[in-house]
Amino acid sequence: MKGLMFNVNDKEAAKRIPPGQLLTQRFPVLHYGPVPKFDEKSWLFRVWGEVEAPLKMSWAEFSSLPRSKVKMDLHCVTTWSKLDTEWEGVSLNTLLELGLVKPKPEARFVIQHAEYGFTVNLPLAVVRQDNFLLATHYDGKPLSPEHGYPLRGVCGAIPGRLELKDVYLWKGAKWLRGLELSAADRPGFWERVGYHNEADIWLEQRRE
Ligand SMILES: Nc1nc2c(c(=O)[nH]1)N[C@H]1C(S)=C(S)[C@@H](COP(=O)(O)O)O[C@H]1N2
Ligand SMILES: [Mo]
Repeated sequence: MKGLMFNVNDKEAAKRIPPGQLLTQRFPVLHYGPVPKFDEKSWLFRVWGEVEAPLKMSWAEFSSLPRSKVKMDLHCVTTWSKLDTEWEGVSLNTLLELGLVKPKPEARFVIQHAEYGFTVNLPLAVVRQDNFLLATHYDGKPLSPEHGYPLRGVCGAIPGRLELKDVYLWKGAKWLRGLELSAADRPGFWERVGYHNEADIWLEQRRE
């Protein structure tokens, strides 16, 4: 495959490659179905479920929220990895700190809801980590349509942050439209067709 590097000479970089993964310089596009069109007038970001009050934000409101940056290694279950990718967006912790989202004590899981009914599930504790972002920007620019414009969940590994749970890239929904906080876990689109529920990259939790 073009763009793959087969030798990782740098020992530090080698430690960042989980078992069964190969490095790529490219940024492959993977998803089911067509790329949705962004309609700013009808676009809403919602948070609902096990929260004190549901949240609804327009694109203008969402894009004026404080953003943070994070540099992460991406690991896709189809075996490509891409190091040092730069993301910018809103963290769930920011929504919590601003008091926009107040989880009820029973909230333990977050279901990301995207265009066309796509969903993906993660524990709330994982979505609150520094390696999960509600991303609006990649590499200093707004997301491209095929990578999730205008908003996506993105998850990766932050080098040296061994205490964090690291999950495969499919656990971030492109074209994200909302978060449902839930007391019970609920498998998403890929989990229902056999992808592993937990998706830990170091344990190679690819399929159930
Ligand atoms: N809405 C939506 N998001 C999705 C998917 C999808 O099918 N629909 N696929 C997931 C999968 S399987 C992967 S590997 C990543 C790929 O992200 P990328 O296209 O930016 O590389 O998106 C994830 N997010
Ligand atoms: Mo995937």
